[in-house]
Amino acid sequence: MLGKPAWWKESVVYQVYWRSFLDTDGDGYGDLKGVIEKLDYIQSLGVTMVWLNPFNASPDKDNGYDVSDYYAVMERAGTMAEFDKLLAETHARGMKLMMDVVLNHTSDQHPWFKASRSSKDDPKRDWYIWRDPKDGGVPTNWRSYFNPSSWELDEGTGQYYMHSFAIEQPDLNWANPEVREEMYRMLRFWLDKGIDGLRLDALALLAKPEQFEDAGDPHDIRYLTHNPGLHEYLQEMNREVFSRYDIMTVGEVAFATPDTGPLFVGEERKELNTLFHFEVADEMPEWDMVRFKRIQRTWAQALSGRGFGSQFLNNHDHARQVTRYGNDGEYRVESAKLLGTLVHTLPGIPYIYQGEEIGMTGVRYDNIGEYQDIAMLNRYAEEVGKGRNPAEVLRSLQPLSRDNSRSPMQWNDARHAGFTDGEPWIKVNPNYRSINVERAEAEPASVLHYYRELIALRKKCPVMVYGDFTDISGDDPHVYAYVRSHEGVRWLVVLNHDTKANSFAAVEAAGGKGSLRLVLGNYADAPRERRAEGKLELRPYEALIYEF
Ligand code: TEU
Repeated sequence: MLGKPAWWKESVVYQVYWRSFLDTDGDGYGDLKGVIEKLDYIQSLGVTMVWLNPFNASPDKDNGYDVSDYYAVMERAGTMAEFDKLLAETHARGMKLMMDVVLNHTSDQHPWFKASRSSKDDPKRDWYIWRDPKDGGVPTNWRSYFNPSSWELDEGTGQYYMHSFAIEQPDLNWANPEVREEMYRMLRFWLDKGIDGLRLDALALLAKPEQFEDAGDPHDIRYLTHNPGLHEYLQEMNREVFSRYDIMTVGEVAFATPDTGPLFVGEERKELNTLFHFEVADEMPEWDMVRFKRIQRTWAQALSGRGFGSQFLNNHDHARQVTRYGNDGEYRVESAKLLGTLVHTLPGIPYIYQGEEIGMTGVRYDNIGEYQDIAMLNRYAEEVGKGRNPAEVLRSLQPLSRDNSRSPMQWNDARHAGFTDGEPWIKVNPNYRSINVERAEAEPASVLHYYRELIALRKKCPVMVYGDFTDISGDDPHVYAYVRSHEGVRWLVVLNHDTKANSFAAVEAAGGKGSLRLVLGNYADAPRERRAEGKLELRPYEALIYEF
């Protein structure tokens, strides 16, 4: 059993990238009022928690992940009164609200940073990370996630400041207790308002390398993560903040592995409830079933009896799953349902990224001018600056651009998919006329209705949350089959991730006998019951959940 029961373990989280969700004032950006307007829709999915991407005051260089005032709401998103209403309306519908907090860095427009850069003697100088030039240049050869260097020279004081992401996102100095105290105060401000969860951004970077010296391979930016002191910060944050509230905490932990992951979420560690790791997103540019199974097996073993994981295949940073890992052509509906079944029946808390529930696909814009993601635009400039062919650079960056999943939510087949009456901040995917919520509601066999059934199952079937996990499909390159078992209930999940039909002796492998009772299948005519013998014949992208 995956640990003692807890409300947060039974969560199904719906991620709302509010700027692309619904625009109510015609400025082309989604807003908090738009989220309020769609809460009935979100509730109709059956999810238990809404994760809201950052909405704090920000110059918006990195879509809100560059905060200039932690105690204010970005004008583009709305007002504090509208946030308070969103929180109240979310609670009124029996759902919880998770806030996305950016602890590693602020905007360069934050007053703290303006003070810090004003003078070497400013009291806030040590709130950020400053170093003298080395040999007349950058202090180390470290790259940032979004730039060739993680250092930017401040002419005023002749020193460099560190930024693990964009130049406009200076890293806070977490070694400074004043910084930690202020961040804890900020967290309490929002938790005292009644939010129910925290998604902790870029958590693995809070502790900086002990030695500020050149990295052997500056492109392998793991040196920015998992440095000594990180767990002490998290244990202090838990003591000072998390432990005083009944909340769910999920850490975005880049480069976490099955060895390091339990150190963040082991219940005895008193750090986090759960974490996102990125072994799939970072190591699988396209689907690789054997690799995916290995990753799931090692994480399930690592966390078993120790901690609780999270399951996702896409979010605002990663391409839409049906395009990247499924089949967004002939088998879009079947593969979208299969991937949903996968995420919701593997161990861990499932996350749904807005639009995933209707099988929204990734988008490709024709020219670089239509892209907005600072990470992509910076990388494009860097590569073209080296003399590479611009068209070839664009082609190379398109598949994994973060904008792929940031195109506006597709509500209906009206202009701009019903997202805005204005001009959308980023182009709507042209397939919105056929892929939209209104159409999905009208189609009984839509991805949307299937997701509702999946989510409803979790509330009725503890085996999905607490069941043990046993992979019974070895290195089969297409079929994934596993058993979840809990208090005498056994589920057999069989997924054929292939455009071709395949068969699989799942029943023998599962040790089943007697009969298999269908719990859910993504083909309407899947037999409701069958003998537990022989091979299962699986259609393209067929997903089956049996009780046996
Ligand atoms: O992303 C952090 C980040 O870029 C890495 O953890 C990366 O996502 C991971 O290694 C998988 O590739 C967070 C936010 O999700 C992102 O939108 C922000 O741009 C970034 O932090 C900076 O705040």
